[in-house]
Amino acid sequence: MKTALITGATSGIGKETAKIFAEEGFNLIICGRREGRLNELKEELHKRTEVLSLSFDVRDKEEVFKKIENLPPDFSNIDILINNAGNAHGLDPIQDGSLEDWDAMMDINVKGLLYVSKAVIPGMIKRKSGHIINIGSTAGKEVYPNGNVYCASKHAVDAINKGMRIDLNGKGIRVGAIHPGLVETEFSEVRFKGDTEKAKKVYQGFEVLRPEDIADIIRFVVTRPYHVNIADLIVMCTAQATSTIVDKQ
Ligand code: NDP
Ligand code: 8X3
Repeated sequence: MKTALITGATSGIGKETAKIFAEEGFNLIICGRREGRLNELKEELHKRTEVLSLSFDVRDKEEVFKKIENLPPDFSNIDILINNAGNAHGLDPIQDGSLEDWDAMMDINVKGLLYVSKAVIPGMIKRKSGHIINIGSTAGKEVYPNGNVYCASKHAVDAINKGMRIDLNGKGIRVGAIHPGLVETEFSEVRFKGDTEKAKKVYQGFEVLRPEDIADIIRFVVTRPYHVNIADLIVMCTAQATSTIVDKQ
């Protein structure tokens, strides 16, 4: 049975992916900082499959390596890594951006993804098998007003995904990215620092993607025959054409 490690499983895309992977019967390592939410999800999913809750902050490199290098034997061979943890912090013109927001986005979305990958990749190389899915964004393919540093962090994910695929070529490991457009999760609540009214407005007036839509695509990607690697996928709702062109009624 396959073992999957999902970062950012306490909410949104990561949480729905955990649920869908449980349907597939994969062993799950669910990660995030909010331990209570991880335990609730484990309680929900453990009837279907084996679940390990692993709470850490992806910014804390010592903790990342300690936790991943000391997994219990039943979970130590990670077949699938979903690099999903991440958020936008703020939506300000570059001249007004907050240093704390910039640090958070670069440290979580870019460096955190690198730390987790570095902890997981050696085992995959040893076993000559594995599948890494990096969750990028349409913000990693284009830049929109006030998106500056978030877009930079997701452009970095796009570059890291391509670099990983090149460097791991010949090692039996599949590497690919999924780049969602607008998906209604806690993403905008985090971006707008808990302003739920402002967050809700982002997704009003059109039929936005649900985290389940992305999870379903992740399931499709990981269940292809092993010689098939979906390398790069952009997914938007029908109402969206680009980051800024959205058909709102
Ligand atoms: P959510 O806010 O719902 O989920 C974000 C997840 O990331 C949470 O589980 C959170 O867990 C985790 N996370 C955040 N910071 C850290 C940290 N420092 N250490 C560990 N885990 C962390 O947002 P989404 O589900 O929408 O976002 C998931 C991914 O999808 C992100 O990479 C995002 O950039 C990307 N994305 C989202 C889109 C959208 O429109 N929603 C579109 C395109 C891409 P916890 O707080 O418990 O640590
Ligand atoms: C999330 C999509 O357009 O809000 O990455 O940046 S967007």
